[in-house]
Amino acid sequence: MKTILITGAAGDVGTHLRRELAGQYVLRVSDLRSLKKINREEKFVRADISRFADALRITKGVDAIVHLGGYSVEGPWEGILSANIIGCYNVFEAARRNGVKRILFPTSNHATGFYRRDQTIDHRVYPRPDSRYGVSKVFGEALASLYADKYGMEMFCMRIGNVNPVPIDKRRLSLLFTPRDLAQLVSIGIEHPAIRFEIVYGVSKNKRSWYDNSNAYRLGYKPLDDSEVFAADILRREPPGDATAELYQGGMFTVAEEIPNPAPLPRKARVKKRK
Ligand code: 15L
Repeated sequence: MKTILITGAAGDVGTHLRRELAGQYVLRVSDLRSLKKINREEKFVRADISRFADALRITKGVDAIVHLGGYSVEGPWEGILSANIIGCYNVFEAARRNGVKRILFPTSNHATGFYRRDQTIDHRVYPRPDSRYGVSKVFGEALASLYADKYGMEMFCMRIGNVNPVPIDKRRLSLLFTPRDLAQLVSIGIEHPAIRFEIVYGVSKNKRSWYDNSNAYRLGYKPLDDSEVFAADILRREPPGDATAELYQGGMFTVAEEIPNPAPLPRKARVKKRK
């Protein structure tokens, strides 16, 4: 069985993924926080990926890395810089030094959030980040490209929509990524023999999708879920939102300076956080 490192394992996406992948891989799970529950076949390693020594320690001896760790919404620059720019560099560079070839990088719909909702975009479009957070995801994609071209690493970038069993609002009707579709795409990222550098969209087969996800389909992705069954109900109860946010795929990320963050900042960033 392959050993897979999942960073940021305590977060929502990590929690769904660990449940879905249980039994298929040996999971080394890491986070800054403690995990609520550690399954029998998982090994927990605490790490602050903004410290290179931690990144080196946790990436040693694994077959692939799903790098979920980092700040997952728009927030203060210090937090984004430390967790998503420095943290991402540390994990990729530590993987390279430890001879780990394959990294799955969950980038985000916010790397392209300033495309309008009436546009359909594919994996080749120019990034249009909608936030500092989105910029950090574009950085991760660029770093993945560098590590593929320069060091021959195998980099699978998934621009994730919204991981949830059901869509939570109108915008997420276009972005729903159910846990079982997430697990299928991640398994492709781990197992596909011919990954060099790929960008795919991490979304289910939603009728209202803004994405041409043909690159994921080419690699064998066959999503099972479609948010449309929830559409009538959601559209009936949702009041009109901010006009700018409604125009763009990134929604509130295009206007807000901060979105409540479900994860704590790394220690260093906490100290420097501006008032
Ligand atoms: C993301 O990239 C975030 O990580 C997640 O928390 C959601 O906000 C999601 O995008 C979204 O756009 O719904």
